[in-house]
Amino acid sequence: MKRETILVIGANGQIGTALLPRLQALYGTDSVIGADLRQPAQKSGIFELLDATKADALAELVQRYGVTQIYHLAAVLSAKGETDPLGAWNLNMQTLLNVLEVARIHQVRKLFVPSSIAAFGEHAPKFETPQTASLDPATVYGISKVAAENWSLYYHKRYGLDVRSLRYPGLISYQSMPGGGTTDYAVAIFHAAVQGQPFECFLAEDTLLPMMYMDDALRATLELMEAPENRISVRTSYNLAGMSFTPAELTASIQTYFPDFTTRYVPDFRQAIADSWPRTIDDTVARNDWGWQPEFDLPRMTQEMITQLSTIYQ
Ligand code: NAD
Ligand code: AKB
Repeated sequence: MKRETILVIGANGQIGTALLPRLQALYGTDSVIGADLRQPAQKSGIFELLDATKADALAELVQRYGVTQIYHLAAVLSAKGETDPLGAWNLNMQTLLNVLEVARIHQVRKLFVPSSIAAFGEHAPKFETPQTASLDPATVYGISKVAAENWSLYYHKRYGLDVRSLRYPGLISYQSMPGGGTTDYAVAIFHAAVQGQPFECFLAEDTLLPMMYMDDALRATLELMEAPENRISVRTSYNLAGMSFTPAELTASIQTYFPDFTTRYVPDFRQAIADSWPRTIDDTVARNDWGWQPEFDLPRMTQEMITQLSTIYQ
């Protein structure tokens, strides 16, 4: 068992819910502290209530437990962010700056600060978007991700802080519902299908987006965090690819299990957000630097989601 004390901020969210058990298995249940605004639905291990916009409360927690690594997952995501742009900016930036400062002052050894495909915008190539494509996002969420990438690089260069980051695609998981993103349809659709209900999709049927099954995302995260420092050449955030598909392709994949399943397409404001994002991602740098290799394609992810959710809903 590795000797670290790990704080996961935003632990009740889509990623935190799936990440916590993995970290507990790797480092020991007593070495992982989950923290969030509210108590989790199911508590396992150490949990602390925390509002990460409050710098003093965060610092107290880090000191009390002697935290050596932080996973900073608290954020407002793309779609929710557009309903309150200034609120989203304030939360995303205040929590980020508090985490960077507390890590600097209290000598936290390693920090994970996720970014997103939302960092890209109009002037990035839509297909095989390269690592160094221009970053001119169309959403406040994307702007906060670009700022976070640059702040992370700054803290690394100026203070030597070991901050690591991935530009996650839309993540698909069965453990919890996603929290207000544009790619959320790709989770909700499975819940409808497994319950024998038709699905109403808020994106058009031909909207191609980069996606990833949570297992791959967690493995990428832990591989990045375990990689030797000399293998990390990117201190903004690494491009990361799993698969890309449209709502129509996902529907067809689900229909191989449920032939009567149907999707109706009723695009809303989230269509414009999706249209501003890449269609496919070039993650060559992550592959070359620390050996990234995805394992889940659309058929395998569909099978896993249906198997897992069928157990939950039975
Ligand atoms: P989520 O919305 O599911 O969870 C975020 C969690 O943060 C929630 O439990 C929320 O209660 C908590 N939180 C919000 N404000 C807080 C505060 N002030 N103090 C403490 N906790 C607070 O998000 P997620 O999907 O788990 O995403 C985690 C990170 O990964 C975010 O930075 C997100 O931008 C990034 N990301 C996620 C995806 C995805 O598809 N899920 C894709 C790309 C990037
Ligand atoms: C969202 O849709 O906002 C997130 C993301 C891709 O960052 N899932």
